[in-house]
Amino acid sequence: MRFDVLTIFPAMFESYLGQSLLKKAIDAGKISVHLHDLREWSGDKHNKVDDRPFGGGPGMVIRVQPVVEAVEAIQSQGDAPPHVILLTPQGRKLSQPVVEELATKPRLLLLCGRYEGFDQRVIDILAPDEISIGDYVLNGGEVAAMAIIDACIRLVPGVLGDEESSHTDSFSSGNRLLEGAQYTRPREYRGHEVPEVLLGGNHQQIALWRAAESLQKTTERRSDLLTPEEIAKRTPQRKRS
Ligand code: 6GU
Repeated sequence: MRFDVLTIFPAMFESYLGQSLLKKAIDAGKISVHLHDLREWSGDKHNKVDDRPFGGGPGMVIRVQPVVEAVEAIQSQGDAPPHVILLTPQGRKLSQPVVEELATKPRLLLLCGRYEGFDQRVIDILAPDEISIGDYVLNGGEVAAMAIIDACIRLVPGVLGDEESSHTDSFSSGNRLLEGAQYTRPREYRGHEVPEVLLGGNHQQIALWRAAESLQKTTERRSDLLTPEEIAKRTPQRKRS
């Protein structure tokens, strides 16, 4: 899977890309990440990519010309045409099903905005898939782009190392429950003990205990994730008179 990122802060991605899980996947040729500095397409001797908004108002707007020309240049590289994503709080909200959809694409081009946003004509001309990572405001799309890359690459075969763990993750399709507690050595720390059932080696009992923990945690914290069937199962039925 190939990722292209268009940003005025390519350096923000460098330490993230240097981490070991990613480096291994990049070295093994399973993924590649290509960083592109928007300023190279400014067409301006001061490398300016933003300007004041028509009609007035606070902040600056990213100009249409650098973005459209950069995207055209990036699209012409490589073999697969990219799926173009624009990171914006106005986009559709990222979720594990959306990540699963994006991870099927051979190539993503992520457009990171800053300031007050992009000139509307960027959206009119490129018709990008506008994505938000949640209902809060970031200073720019870079952190959101890293979230998308990070979530997608763990679905690329061979990147995680342990293929099973991405299927048992909370929110992956076929598992809409939160994960229960996990423990490792020591068995006791400052009076806090590991639940007895996990030490016994009865795998059927362990699986049942984990399923119950998972359901309890989800009911307490995120009942919005439960299906009507799961709620009905856990709701005591009153006897009909
Ligand atoms: Cl994608 N961008 C910005 N600037 N803020 C956000 C966001 C994206 N998603 C949530 N907040």
